[in-house]
Parts: sequence; C-alpha cells; structure tokens
Amino acid sequence: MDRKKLILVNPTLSNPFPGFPPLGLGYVAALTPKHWDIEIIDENFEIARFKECDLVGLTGFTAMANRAYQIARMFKDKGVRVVMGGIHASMMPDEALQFVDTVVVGEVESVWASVIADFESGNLKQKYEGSQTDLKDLVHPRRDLFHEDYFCDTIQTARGCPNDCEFCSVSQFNGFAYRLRPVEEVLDEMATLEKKFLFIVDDNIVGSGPQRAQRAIALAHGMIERKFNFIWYSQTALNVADNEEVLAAFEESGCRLLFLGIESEDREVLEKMNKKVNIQRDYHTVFKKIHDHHIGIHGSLIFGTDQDDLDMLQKRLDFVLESHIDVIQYCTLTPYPGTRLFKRIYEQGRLFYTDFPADWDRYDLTEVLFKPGRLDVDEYRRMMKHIGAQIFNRKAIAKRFLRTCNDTQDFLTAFWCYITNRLYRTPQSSGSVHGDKFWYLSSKSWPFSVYMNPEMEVHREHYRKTSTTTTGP
Ligand code: B12
Repeated sequence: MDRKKLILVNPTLSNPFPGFPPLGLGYVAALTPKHWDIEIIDENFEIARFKECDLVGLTGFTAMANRAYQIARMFKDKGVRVVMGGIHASMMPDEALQFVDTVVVGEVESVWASVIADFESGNLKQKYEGSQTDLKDLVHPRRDLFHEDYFCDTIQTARGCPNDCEFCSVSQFNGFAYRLRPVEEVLDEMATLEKKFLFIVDDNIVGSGPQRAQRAIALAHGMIERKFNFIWYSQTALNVADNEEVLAAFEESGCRLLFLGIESEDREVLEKMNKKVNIQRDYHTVFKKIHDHHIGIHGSLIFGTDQDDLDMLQKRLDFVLESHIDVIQYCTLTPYPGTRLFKRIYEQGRLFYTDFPADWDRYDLTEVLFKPGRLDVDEYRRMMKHIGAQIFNRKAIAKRFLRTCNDTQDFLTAFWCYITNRLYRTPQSSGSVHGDKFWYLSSKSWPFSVYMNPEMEVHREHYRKTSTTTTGP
C-alpha cells in the first residue's frame, strides 16, 4: 500500500509556556493505520507552516479557533484536505465547516477509521459524529510524537462528568456519565511513561460517590505497588476531602497539587452556577485536610457573575487572599459555546461581541464578554485590575509561598505552588491574545522564560495586531 502522510497541528498561539502536550492529537495518531507517516506540528514550540502531506488534522480550544482556521486555509490553498476535531469544532461544527473539509464531532475513537478509509477512497464526508467511547482497551496515545521538551506527561483515566455547572462544556462534550478506564489498564499505560511529573487530566479524579472514591484509592495504591514515583497533579472537587483514605493514598502515591474549582465563596453565586458540590461545604476544613497530606491547593475562582457587585468582588478577593489557597487562578465568567451559560447570555442579547468566528479570540477567560449583572463594565475592569494586583504582586506571592511551606510542611509542594503563581503573573500564561488584560504583570517568569521561542513571540504579536475582533464597550 502507498505510504501516506498525516500532519496533526496543535494551534496554540497565545501560550508561551508549553505546559502540556496535546493528548487528543496523540489519540488521533494512535488510531491512524500503520501505512501513514505522522508528524505533529505543535505551536507551543514552532509556528505551523505549509509542508507537503496528504491530510491535515487540527485540534483547538475556542480561543484558538481562528488560528486553527488560518492554518486550515494555508493547507487548503495548496489542495490539502483538512479535518478538524476537538472541543471547539465539536461545539461549532457548521462554523468550522466554512474553513475545513471535515469535522469530527465528539470523541474520535469510533470514527477515525472511517475518516481515513473514506479519505483514501475519495469519499471524505463533511461530518462524522463520534460516540462516547468504551474506555476498556483504549489505545495509548502516541507520545513519541510529542515535542521532547515537555516537562511532564499527561494521562486520562476517565471521561464525562455528571455535574452540570452552567459554564462548563465538559458534560456537553463527553456526556454526563463517568466512564472509567479499568485501573490495571491505566497502570499499564503509566508504566510506559518516562517523565517524573504527571498530570492526570481527568475533570474530577475522585468523581462522586463511594464507588468512585474506591476506584481513586485503587489507582493510587496501584501506583504505589508498582513503585512509579511520579510527582503528580490532577483536577478534582471539594468532595475529595470526604474520604481520608483517598487523600492518604494520593499523598503516598506522589500527589503534590490538586486543582479545585472553588468558583466563589458566595452561596447564591454557587447556586446560580449550579455548582452543587461546593454548596454547604466548609472550605477551610477541606483545605486543612488536603494540606495535612502535604498536598497544595490550586484554586480557581470566577468573577463577573450576575450576582457580583463591588462589595461581592471585594469579599471574594478577601476570601481568596485569606483562604490558604496555594495557587490562585481566576477568570472572568466566559460563555463558551455549547454551554448553558452561552445559550442564556446569547438569548438575553447580552453578548458584547458577536462577530464569530473572529470574536472567539476574546474567549480566553480574561475579557468581559457581557455586562456583569450589577456592575458597570469600566467599574468591573478597574476592580479586576485591583484584584489582579492584590493576588499577584510579588509580596503576595512570597507570602503565599511561606504560608504553603507552613500549611503543607513540604518544600517541593510549596516550590511548585510558588512557580505556578509566578507563571500566572504573565499576561501570556493567562492565555490572552488581546491587550486590556487583568493579569498583573511582568512578562518573564524564571525559569520558564527560558522556553520562550523569540520567533513565536514575534508571530504572536503579529497575530494580536492583525486579529479582526469587533470593538466593544
Ligand atoms: C488538560 C486541559 C488543559 C491543559 C492542557 C491542554 C492541552 N494541551 O491539550 C491546560 C491546563 C494547558 C489547559 C488550558 C486551558 N484550558 Co483546558 N482543559 C483541559 C482538560 C481538563 C482536558 C483536555 C484533555 O487533554 N482531554 C483529553 C483528550 C484526549 O481529549 P480531547 O482533547 O477532547 O480529544 C478528544 C476529542 O476532542 C478528539 N479530538 C481532539 N483533537 C482532535 C483533532 C482531530 C483532527 C480529530 C479528528 C479529533 C480530535 O479526539 C480525542 C479523543 O477522543 C479539558 C476538559 C476535558 N475534559 O476535555 C479542559 C478544556 C479543554 N479547557 C478549557 C479551557 C477554557 C482552557 C483555557 C482557555 C483556560 C485558561 N485560560 O486557563 C486554557 C487554554 C489554553 C490555550 N492556550 O489555549 C475548556 C475549553 C472550552 C472551549 N470551548 O474552549 C475545557 C473543555 C474545560 C471546560 N471546563 O470547559 N487546559
């Protein structure tokens, strides 16, 4: 059979810190038949330029959609067919089809063989709908194709989320049921990993309910028994602290940082978001239990909700500074396509920018995209500058470092948290493409600035200047 060439592209113009490899593309590559040569062009490291090939596959978050469409045009102009998958194309397939030949909606596993076969027989269709994959016997992503400079490995052990937070697109994309990979299969895949740092990309590693907790414990125990010695990080929810055994197993297996969607300290805000898992929980008790296991807390907060006024924002800031969260990440409430939030704000006619796709460039969690309920937009922007300065000034970061040392009694955890806080000081690491950002910032964050590729910086600057988003308030 004739050899063919597939180029997979990870368009990530705005991220100067190449933190995590594009796992989705690793899966696409793993499912591609052997007579195809595959190359990943990863814009975390190099600018995508035209190269001869038979087929191109693009992935992309919403904020990267326009860059993905630019790349599609570059290849299509030279007669190469382009397929797009991933979260944005799945939520906006008809939009994507204006720029690419084919869209894969949802998970790729059930349809990629047909995409390739149809391409080879000249019958490539416009749309393929992937079903929710049975995670038993899942292929291992082709990590050998990822850029060698990634400092950590990533792995996925489950898909789907039963929660239905208004702002989140995960359940729309992966479904409401947790689908779990068998623990032994996950451990077998972990055994192939070479890096010391591991990010388990699950949306909630402990899920909900005792059965899921037992599975999380089994996974951690397996990591201990097989002596993997990873230093690992994952995303979870406040219920992680419901079961002491989970935290003990996580600690022993090398977990040093957990991402928690805190969102807000205010009950009404949480109720309106439908963030049920946070309501009626005592944050301080949860944080203390996690810290007692030498694990740091990477807490994510949302500002700009319909309930917010200046007092509420000040209260959230006071909470976040005093709450013993070790790494603080915050954003402005962003209505991503496919979410109930987008539907509501769009139907209420409240979106400032509706020239899509151009305006997707603004969907990086830093812009004010609609008027927060009780605030004037300028007032909100001023307040957010103040909040950014309070959270990310050098003194605040240094103070947090000392507090993390004290809370976790673990220097590695504290150092990791310190570095991550420093990273959030950069406008780029907030994922922003435009100016007028709230991140309080210097643009260099040792030691990660060493990864910055000057050519990429010039390219990003050019993209910022030529981006055609509409002007808002
Ligand atoms: C890990 C993760 C990250 C990591 C790394 C991402 C990376 N390099 O891939 C980090 C921390 C860097 C990150 C950053 C951000 N993230 Co994030 N992230 C995730 C998370 C939790 C898992 C992603 C993942 O690896 N999934 C596993 C892989 C296997 O799934 P997948 O990529 O979807 O791929 C499957 C299919 O989509 C498909 N597929 C994917 N690509 C392609 C390509 C082709 C050609 C085909 C055919 C198929 C295909 O096949 C795969 C297997 O079925 C998701 C939530 C989620 N559950 O997906 C959020 C998520 C993707 N992130 C989200 C957001 C908003 C962000 C940020 C903007 C947040 C921020 N500002 O901090 C930034 C954006 C950074 C940037 N520069 O663009 C949103 C995206 C919403 C949207 N519409 O854009 C999500 C969905 C979370 C959410 N709650 O809504 N993220």
